[in-house]
Amino acid sequence: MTTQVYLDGAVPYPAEFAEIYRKKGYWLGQNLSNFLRESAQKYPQNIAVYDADKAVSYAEFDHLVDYCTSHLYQHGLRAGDKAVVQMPNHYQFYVLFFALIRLGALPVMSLPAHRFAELSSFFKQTQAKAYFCADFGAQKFDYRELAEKLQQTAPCLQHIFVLGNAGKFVAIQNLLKETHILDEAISPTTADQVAFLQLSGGSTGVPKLIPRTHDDYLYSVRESAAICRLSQSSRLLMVLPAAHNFSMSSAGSLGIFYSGGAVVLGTDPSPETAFSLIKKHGVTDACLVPALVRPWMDKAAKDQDPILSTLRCLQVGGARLPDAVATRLIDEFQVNLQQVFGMAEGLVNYTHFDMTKEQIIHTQGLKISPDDEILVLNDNDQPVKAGEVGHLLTRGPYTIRGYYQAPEHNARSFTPDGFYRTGDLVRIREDGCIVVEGRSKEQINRAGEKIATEEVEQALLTHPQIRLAALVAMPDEIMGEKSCAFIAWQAQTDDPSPIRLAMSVRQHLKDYGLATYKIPDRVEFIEQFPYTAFGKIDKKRLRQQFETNTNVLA
Ligand code: AMP
Ligand code: DBH
Repeated sequence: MTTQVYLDGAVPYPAEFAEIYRKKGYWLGQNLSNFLRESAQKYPQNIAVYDADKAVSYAEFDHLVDYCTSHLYQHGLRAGDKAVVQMPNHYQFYVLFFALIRLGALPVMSLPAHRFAELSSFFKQTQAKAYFCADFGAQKFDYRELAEKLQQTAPCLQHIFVLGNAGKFVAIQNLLKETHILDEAISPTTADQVAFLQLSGGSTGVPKLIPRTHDDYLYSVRESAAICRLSQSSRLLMVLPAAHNFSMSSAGSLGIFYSGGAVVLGTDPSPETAFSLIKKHGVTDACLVPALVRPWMDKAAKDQDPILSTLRCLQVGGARLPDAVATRLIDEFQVNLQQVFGMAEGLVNYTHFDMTKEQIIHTQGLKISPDDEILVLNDNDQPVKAGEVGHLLTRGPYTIRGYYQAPEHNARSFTPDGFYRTGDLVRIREDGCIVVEGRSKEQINRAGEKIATEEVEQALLTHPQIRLAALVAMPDEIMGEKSCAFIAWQAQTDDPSPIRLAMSVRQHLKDYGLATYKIPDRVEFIEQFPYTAFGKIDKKRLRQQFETNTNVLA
């Protein structure tokens, strides 16, 4: 049995484009369930995942997915259901992901840092029936309490599964136990259908979900694996959140599963942990965000450890890698660097190993597909002159045509002929390489974690004493950017000191349930906001505070 209806609320690729993508061999008609099955048949004895105290072979992996599919079916999950997956970097994450797919259910990806605000929005948007989480997260955060709160507010949520100490919920460990395989449980959607909902950093008040089909996702995975030259001997260190699009597909864990190599999982990206995993497992590849590069270099320099040069490839992406850091990686640490500029909506660009040093340092490389259509436009939607900076728009065989159930937002984020407005400012060089020069979208990129300013501003305005709020980026050496909230405060006679006020504002956002990385790094109270000629808050002037380090608002 297969589900034939295109997911309600997702925008399909137009038939004429789908036909071309099939004809050109980009879309192979394979679903993600069979994708894993095929690798299990090709590489049964190879290790697919190294976790803290477990190595899972491809054969075992595929069996675990079968067991898990049957258990989920017995718990009442069915094809077409949706399930929010918020898991730490443990092998059970991959088993659950593929089991949901095999069942024909849709995983909705969430990051460990997400809290009530994001999760409740995912449930509201998708009407997901199930939630998968761990018992505890960073700083002893108890996801089971979050699950209970979600249960009270999201009537759709019927099944809660917890890794570790499940308390009153179902233990995820039990879902992986050997069991009789129920044929009726196996009902993956066809390859042209939406396979799962990926996360967007977004730029609006509500985090948007990204419907990816089996066909489009696997095309990007296969091509990425080829560009990254993955093979059976590849061992990819995964210390970024495993559900992130970079981690999953560029070339990521799926690129590894396609190639028969191994993913080496770590739950923390510190150089101490990462280096010991690299040594223990003979790691060949690693993917990082720029903010992690500095601590890794510092540790390697301090210990005079040549470890970074032992990697066949170090991928850096998610935010702009400063050219100076790229130079240092190559010159001082003999790193085989690959820059990755991608987005969960689709388009991914890579520098290639055979490019010149100049290209690898100063550009974000080349798009994956000859059918990735790229436009660089000025503010009036007209093409800029060759080589000039403009807004990046894109359309292609693995870029979505719309966010999930967001017609109004889609009308703004996509052109009528289906190009996605990325919100990035880029230029295309004569050699075809793309260079990210900035950003036009209302988003802060905090060490690769994206913050939609509007979402945080809306949360701030739920505080009874906040009259106006604007969130802007502050340049930061390590994180790339941090966030600063400017606030017009309605004073009361019993207000505490500004420092305590700032703390209470941050606490308010935590209680509101915003993900930890969205809590402003700094809070500034101002009397008078600067405005543009159009009457909008002038964020450029607010940002100048940090550039000049003088009080331009005084
Ligand atoms: P998202 O849409 O949430 O998946 O985030 C994708 C965005 O991350 C892109 O549109 C860029 O703004 C940013 N990004 C990702 N990789 C890079 C990179 N290598 N350099 C600069 N920005 C990047
Ligand atoms: O930042 C991203 O979203 C990203 C970065 C690199 C991404 O989605 C990707 C590669 O696929």
